[in-house]
Amino acid sequence: MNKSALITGINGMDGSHLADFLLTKGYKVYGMERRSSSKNRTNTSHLEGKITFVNGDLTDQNSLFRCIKESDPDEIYNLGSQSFVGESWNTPEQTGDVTGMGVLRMLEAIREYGKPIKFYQASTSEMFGKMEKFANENTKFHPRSPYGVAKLYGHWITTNYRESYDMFNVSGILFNHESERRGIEFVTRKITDGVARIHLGLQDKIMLGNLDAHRDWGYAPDYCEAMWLMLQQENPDDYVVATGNTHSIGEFLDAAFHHIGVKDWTKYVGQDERFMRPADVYYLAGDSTKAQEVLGWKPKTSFDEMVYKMVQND
Ligand code: F7E
Repeated sequence: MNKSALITGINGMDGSHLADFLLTKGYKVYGMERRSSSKNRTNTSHLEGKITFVNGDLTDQNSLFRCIKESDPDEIYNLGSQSFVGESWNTPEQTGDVTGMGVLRMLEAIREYGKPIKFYQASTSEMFGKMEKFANENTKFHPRSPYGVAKLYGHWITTNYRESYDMFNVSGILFNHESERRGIEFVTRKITDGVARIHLGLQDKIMLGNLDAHRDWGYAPDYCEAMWLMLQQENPDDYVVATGNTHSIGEFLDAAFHHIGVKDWTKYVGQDERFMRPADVYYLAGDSTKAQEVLGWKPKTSFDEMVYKMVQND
Protein backbone atom coordinates (compact mmCIF):
# COMPACT_ATOMS: atom_id res chain seq x y z
CA MET A 1 0.00 0.00 0.00
CA ASN A 2 1.32 3.42 -0.92
CA LYS A 3 1.64 5.94 1.87
CA SER A 4 -0.33 9.12 1.78
CA ALA A 5 0.79 12.58 2.90
CA LEU A 6 -0.97 15.87 3.56
CA ILE A 7 1.10 19.01 2.97
CA THR A 8 -0.04 22.42 4.23
CA GLY A 9 1.38 25.40 2.33
CA ILE A 10 1.35 23.33 -0.86
CA ASN A 11 1.63 26.38 -3.14
CA GLY A 12 4.75 27.69 -1.43
CA MET A 13 8.32 26.90 -2.47
CA ASP A 14 8.81 24.06 0.02
CA GLY A 15 5.33 22.61 -0.41
CA SER A 16 5.78 22.23 -4.14
CA HIS A 17 9.29 20.75 -3.89
CA LEU A 18 8.20 18.32 -1.18
CA ALA A 19 5.24 17.19 -3.31
CA ASP A 20 7.63 16.57 -6.24
CA PHE A 21 9.84 14.51 -3.92
CA LEU A 22 7.05 12.46 -2.32
CA LEU A 23 5.62 11.61 -5.76
CA THR A 24 8.98 10.06 -6.69
CA LYS A 25 8.63 7.90 -3.55
CA GLY A 26 5.19 6.68 -4.67
CA TYR A 27 3.13 8.67 -2.15
CA LYS A 28 -0.44 9.75 -2.69
CA VAL A 29 -0.11 13.48 -2.03
CA TYR A 30 -2.77 15.89 -0.78
CA GLY A 31 -1.99 19.60 -0.79
CA MET A 32 -3.89 21.97 1.45
CA GLU A 33 -4.62 25.43 0.05
CA ARG A 34 -6.92 28.26 1.07
CA ARG A 35 -9.97 28.72 -1.09
CA SER A 36 -9.62 31.78 -3.26
CA SER A 37 -11.35 33.18 -6.34
CA SER A 38 -7.94 33.56 -7.98
CA LYS A 39 -5.73 30.49 -7.66
CA ASN A 40 -2.12 30.90 -6.58
CA ARG A 41 -0.58 27.85 -8.28
CA THR A 42 2.53 29.32 -9.88
CA ASN A 43 4.65 26.69 -8.10
CA THR A 44 2.15 23.85 -8.39
CA SER A 45 0.42 24.03 -11.78
CA HIS A 46 2.66 21.14 -12.91
CA LEU A 47 1.21 19.07 -10.04
CA GLU A 48 -2.42 19.41 -11.15
CA GLY A 49 -3.72 15.92 -11.90
CA LYS A 50 -0.84 14.34 -9.93
CA ILE A 51 -1.84 15.42 -6.44
CA THR A 52 -5.19 16.21 -4.81
CA PHE A 53 -5.78 19.79 -3.67
CA VAL A 54 -7.94 20.13 -0.55
CA ASN A 55 -9.37 23.36 0.88
CA GLY A 56 -8.35 24.26 4.37
CA ASP A 57 -7.08 27.12 6.50
CA LEU A 58 -4.72 27.03 9.49
CA THR A 59 -6.95 29.57 11.23
CA ASP A 60 -9.99 27.27 11.00
CA GLN A 61 -9.87 24.14 13.16
CA ASN A 62 -12.83 22.37 11.53
CA SER A 63 -11.38 22.81 8.06
CA LEU A 64 -8.19 21.09 9.23
CA PHE A 65 -10.15 18.16 10.58
CA ARG A 66 -12.01 17.86 7.27
CA CYS A 67 -8.72 17.91 5.32
CA ILE A 68 -7.38 15.10 7.49
CA LYS A 69 -10.59 13.11 7.08
CA GLU A 70 -10.52 13.55 3.31
CA SER A 71 -6.86 12.61 2.92
CA ASP A 72 -6.56 10.01 5.73
CA PRO A 73 -2.78 10.66 5.74
CA ASP A 74 0.06 8.62 7.21
CA GLU A 75 2.19 11.78 7.38
CA ILE A 76 1.39 15.48 7.70
CA TYR A 77 3.94 18.15 6.77
CA ASN A 78 2.95 21.51 8.24
CA LEU A 79 4.71 23.96 5.92
CA GLY A 80 1.94 26.58 5.82
CA SER A 81 2.61 29.89 7.56
CA GLN A 82 2.89 33.64 7.13
CA SER A 83 6.55 33.11 6.26
CA PHE A 84 7.81 36.55 5.29
CA VAL A 85 9.72 37.86 8.32
CA GLY A 86 9.51 41.54 7.25
CA GLU A 87 5.72 41.36 6.95
CA SER A 88 5.37 39.98 10.47
CA TRP A 89 5.79 43.48 12.00
CA ASN A 90 2.88 44.76 9.88
CA THR A 91 0.59 41.84 10.76
CA PRO A 92 1.92 40.45 14.08
CA GLU A 93 -1.44 39.14 15.23
CA GLN A 94 -2.28 37.36 11.97
CA THR A 95 1.27 35.96 11.90
CA GLY A 96 0.84 34.61 15.44
CA ASP A 97 -2.53 33.12 14.53
CA VAL A 98 -1.41 31.28 11.37
CA THR A 99 2.22 30.52 12.17
CA GLY A 100 1.83 29.79 15.90
CA MET A 101 -1.75 28.84 16.75
CA GLY A 102 -2.16 27.10 13.39
CA VAL A 103 0.22 24.40 14.64
CA LEU A 104 -1.87 23.83 17.76
CA ARG A 105 -5.04 23.58 15.67
CA MET A 106 -3.47 20.97 13.42
CA LEU A 107 -2.21 18.92 16.38
CA GLU A 108 -5.67 19.02 17.96
CA ALA A 109 -7.24 17.96 14.64
CA ILE A 110 -4.84 14.99 14.50
CA ARG A 111 -5.76 14.02 18.06
CA GLU A 112 -9.44 14.23 17.28
CA TYR A 113 -9.02 12.06 14.18
CA GLY A 114 -7.41 9.40 16.33
CA LYS A 115 -5.07 7.70 13.85
CA PRO A 116 -1.33 7.75 14.72
CA ILE A 117 -0.28 10.22 12.02
CA LYS A 118 3.39 11.27 11.85
CA PHE A 119 3.67 15.06 12.05
CA TYR A 120 6.41 17.32 10.68
CA GLN A 121 6.58 20.93 11.88
CA ALA A 122 8.54 23.49 9.84
CA SER A 123 10.62 25.15 12.54
CA THR A 124 13.23 27.70 11.56
CA SER A 125 16.62 29.23 12.30
CA GLU A 126 14.70 32.49 12.94
CA MET A 127 14.02 30.99 16.39
CA PHE A 128 17.75 31.34 17.18
CA GLY A 129 17.71 34.95 16.03
CA LYS A 130 20.45 36.57 18.04
CA MET A 131 23.22 33.99 17.82
CA GLU A 132 26.96 34.00 17.33
CA LYS A 133 28.37 30.56 16.62
CA PHE A 134 27.08 27.50 14.82
CA ALA A 135 23.64 26.73 16.22
CA ASN A 136 22.61 23.15 16.92
CA GLU A 137 19.57 21.52 18.55
CA ASN A 138 20.77 22.65 22.02
CA THR A 139 21.42 26.32 21.25
CA LYS A 140 19.23 28.72 23.18
CA PHE A 141 16.49 30.56 21.30
CA HIS A 142 16.22 34.35 21.04
CA PRO A 143 13.79 35.19 18.20
CA ARG A 144 14.00 38.73 16.78
CA SER A 145 10.66 39.11 14.96
CA PRO A 146 6.96 38.41 15.54
CA TYR A 147 7.46 35.62 12.97
CA GLY A 148 10.30 34.06 14.99
CA VAL A 149 8.27 34.27 18.20
CA ALA A 150 5.25 32.62 16.53
CA LYS A 151 7.45 29.85 15.12
CA LEU A 152 8.88 29.25 18.59
CA TYR A 153 5.36 28.65 19.91
CA GLY A 154 4.79 26.17 17.06
CA HIS A 155 8.07 24.46 17.89
CA TRP A 156 7.34 24.03 21.60
CA ILE A 157 3.72 22.98 21.17
CA THR A 158 4.94 20.28 18.76
CA THR A 159 7.38 19.07 21.42
CA ASN A 160 4.77 19.39 24.16
CA TYR A 161 2.21 17.26 22.30
CA ARG A 162 4.91 14.67 21.62
CA GLU A 163 5.66 14.48 25.34
CA SER A 164 2.06 14.81 26.52
CA TYR A 165 0.29 12.44 24.14
CA ASP A 166 3.11 10.25 22.81
CA MET A 167 2.57 11.60 19.28
CA PHE A 168 5.16 11.07 16.51
CA ASN A 169 5.94 14.79 16.17
CA VAL A 170 9.20 16.17 14.79
CA SER A 171 10.47 19.70 14.17
CA GLY A 172 12.97 20.40 11.44
CA ILE A 173 14.91 23.54 12.38
CA LEU A 174 15.74 24.57 8.83
CA PHE A 175 18.14 27.37 8.04
CA ASN A 176 17.44 29.58 5.01
CA HIS A 177 16.80 27.57 1.87
CA GLU A 178 16.07 28.95 -1.55
CA SER A 179 15.25 27.88 -5.09
CA GLU A 180 13.92 29.06 -8.44
CA ARG A 181 10.45 28.91 -6.81
CA ARG A 182 11.26 31.33 -3.98
CA GLY A 183 8.82 34.25 -3.61
CA ILE A 184 10.06 37.47 -5.17
CA GLU A 185 9.96 39.37 -1.84
CA PHE A 186 12.76 37.31 -0.27
CA VAL A 187 16.24 38.75 -0.68
CA THR A 188 17.78 35.93 -2.75
CA ARG A 189 15.05 35.81 -5.40
CA LYS A 190 14.77 39.61 -5.39
CA ILE A 191 18.47 39.70 -6.30
CA THR A 192 18.44 36.93 -8.93
CA ASP A 193 15.30 38.35 -10.54
CA GLY A 194 16.81 41.86 -10.47
CA VAL A 195 20.10 40.63 -11.98
CA ALA A 196 18.21 38.92 -14.81
CA ARG A 197 16.14 42.06 -15.43
CA ILE A 198 19.24 44.27 -15.43
CA HIS A 199 20.86 41.88 -17.91
CA LEU A 200 17.79 42.11 -20.17
CA GLY A 201 17.64 45.90 -19.89
CA LEU A 202 14.32 45.84 -18.00
CA GLN A 203 15.56 47.33 -14.71
CA ASP A 204 18.33 49.75 -13.62
CA LYS A 205 18.83 49.02 -9.95
CA ILE A 206 18.01 46.58 -7.17
CA MET A 207 16.91 48.38 -4.00
CA LEU A 208 17.70 46.46 -0.80
CA GLY A 209 17.65 46.95 2.98
CA ASN A 210 20.28 45.69 5.44
CA LEU A 211 23.32 44.54 3.44
CA ASP A 212 25.25 43.42 6.55
CA ALA A 213 23.15 40.29 7.09
CA HIS A 214 24.77 36.85 6.79
CA ARG A 215 22.78 33.71 6.08
CA ASP A 216 23.46 29.96 5.86
CA TRP A 217 21.73 29.43 2.51
CA GLY A 218 20.96 25.93 1.20
CA TYR A 219 18.95 24.59 -1.74
CA ALA A 220 15.27 23.91 -0.93
CA PRO A 221 14.86 20.52 -2.72
CA ASP A 222 17.80 19.15 -0.68
CA TYR A 223 16.08 20.30 2.51
CA CYS A 224 12.78 18.63 1.59
CA GLU A 225 14.55 15.28 1.58
CA ALA A 226 15.62 15.96 5.19
CA MET A 227 11.98 16.61 6.18
CA TRP A 228 10.96 13.24 4.82
CA LEU A 229 13.91 11.42 6.42
CA MET A 230 12.88 12.78 9.85
CA LEU A 231 9.52 11.01 9.56
CA GLN A 232 11.11 7.71 8.48
CA GLN A 233 13.03 7.27 11.77
CA GLU A 234 12.17 4.84 14.55
CA ASN A 235 11.71 7.66 17.07
CA PRO A 236 10.56 11.27 16.72
CA ASP A 237 13.20 13.95 17.33
CA ASP A 238 14.22 17.46 16.24
CA TYR A 239 17.01 18.23 13.78
CA VAL A 240 18.91 21.27 12.56
CA VAL A 241 19.23 21.34 8.76
CA ALA A 242 21.91 23.67 7.39
CA THR A 243 24.97 23.75 5.14
CA GLY A 244 27.38 25.05 7.78
CA ASN A 245 28.54 27.80 5.40
CA THR A 246 27.46 31.38 5.84
CA HIS A 247 27.52 34.16 3.23
CA SER A 248 26.84 37.89 3.35
CA ILE A 249 24.27 39.57 1.10
CA GLY A 250 27.30 41.12 -0.64
CA GLU A 251 28.63 37.62 -1.41
CA PHE A 252 25.23 36.64 -2.79
CA LEU A 253 25.34 39.75 -5.01
CA ASP A 254 28.90 38.84 -6.13
CA ALA A 255 27.79 35.33 -7.14
CA ALA A 256 24.61 36.49 -8.89
CA PHE A 257 26.19 39.36 -10.85
CA HIS A 258 29.09 37.09 -11.82
CA HIS A 259 26.69 35.18 -14.09
CA ILE A 260 26.00 38.26 -16.21
CA GLY A 261 29.70 39.19 -16.31
CA VAL A 262 29.49 42.11 -13.83
CA LYS A 263 32.31 42.34 -11.26
CA ASP A 264 31.51 45.66 -9.60
CA TRP A 265 27.77 45.67 -8.89
CA THR A 266 27.77 48.81 -6.70
CA LYS A 267 26.19 51.00 -9.37
CA TYR A 268 23.34 48.50 -9.76
CA VAL A 269 22.47 48.22 -6.05
CA GLY A 270 20.93 50.83 -3.76
CA GLN A 271 19.62 50.92 -0.21
CA ASP A 272 16.11 51.84 0.80
CA GLU A 273 14.89 52.36 4.38
CA ARG A 274 11.62 50.62 3.48
CA PHE A 275 13.37 47.25 3.37
CA MET A 276 15.04 47.63 6.80
CA ARG A 277 13.50 45.74 9.73
CA PRO A 278 12.86 47.10 13.26
CA ALA A 279 15.15 44.30 14.53
CA ASP A 280 17.13 42.04 12.23
CA VAL A 281 18.98 38.78 12.51
CA TYR A 282 22.51 39.62 11.46
CA TYR A 283 24.23 36.27 11.42
CA LEU A 284 23.03 32.70 10.99
CA ALA A 285 25.11 29.54 10.63
CA GLY A 286 23.93 26.05 11.46
CA ASP A 287 25.54 22.84 12.64
CA SER A 288 23.70 19.89 11.07
CA THR A 289 25.96 17.17 12.52
CA LYS A 290 22.98 15.35 14.10
CA ALA A 291 21.02 15.28 10.82
CA GLN A 292 24.12 14.03 9.02
CA GLU A 293 24.85 11.30 11.58
CA VAL A 294 21.33 10.09 12.38
CA LEU A 295 19.46 10.75 9.12
CA GLY A 296 22.42 10.25 6.80
CA TRP A 297 21.48 13.59 5.21
CA LYS A 298 23.81 16.10 3.69
CA PRO A 299 23.35 19.08 1.38
CA LYS A 300 23.98 18.19 -2.27
CA THR A 301 23.85 21.59 -3.97
CA SER A 302 26.60 24.18 -3.41
CA PHE A 303 25.95 27.89 -2.85
CA ASP A 304 27.36 28.80 -6.29
CA GLU A 305 25.32 26.11 -8.05
CA MET A 306 22.15 27.32 -6.36
CA VAL A 307 22.73 30.98 -7.24
CA TYR A 308 23.51 29.95 -10.83
CA LYS A 309 20.27 27.93 -11.14
CA MET A 310 18.24 30.86 -9.79
CA VAL A 311 19.79 33.51 -12.05
CA GLN A 312 19.54 31.21 -15.07
CA ASN A 313 15.88 30.49 -14.39
CA ASP A 314 15.00 34.18 -13.93
O1 F7E B 1 15.92 38.12 4.42
C1 F7E B 1 18.02 41.12 4.49
C2 F7E B 1 16.98 40.94 5.58
O2 F7E B 1 13.54 37.92 3.74
C3 F7E B 1 17.25 37.71 4.60
C4 F7E B 1 12.18 32.90 5.44
O3 F7E B 1 12.08 31.76 4.63
O4 F7E B 1 14.38 32.28 6.11
C5 F7E B 1 13.63 33.35 5.55
O5 F7E B 1 13.69 34.51 6.38
C6 F7E B 1 18.09 38.86 5.08
C7 F7E B 1 17.50 39.67 6.24
O6 F7E B 1 14.76 35.89 4.61
C8 F7E B 1 16.42 42.94 1.80
O7 F7E B 1 16.95 42.08 6.44
C9 F7E B 1 18.27 43.05 2.91
O8 F7E B 1 18.51 40.00 7.15
O9 F7E B 1 15.28 36.71 2.40
P1 F7E B 1 14.82 37.17 3.71
P2 F7E B 1 14.75 35.68 6.20
O10 F7E B 1 14.23 36.86 6.91
O11 F7E B 1 16.11 35.20 6.60
C10 F7E B 1 13.97 31.85 7.41
C11 F7E B 1 14.81 30.67 7.79
C12 F7E B 1 12.52 31.63 7.52
O12 F7E B 1 12.06 30.79 8.30
C13 F7E B 1 11.63 32.59 6.82
O13 F7E B 1 10.31 32.07 6.67
O14 F7E B 1 18.21 39.80 3.99
N1 F7E B 1 17.58 41.99 3.40
N2 F7E B 1 17.59 43.65 1.94
C14 F7E B 1 16.43 41.89 2.72
N3 F7E B 1 15.43 41.02 2.82
C15 F7E B 1 14.38 41.17 1.98
N4 F7E B 1 13.37 40.29 2.03
N5 F7E B 1 14.32 42.19 1.06
C16 F7E B 1 15.32 43.11 0.92
O15 F7E B 1 15.25 44.03 0.12
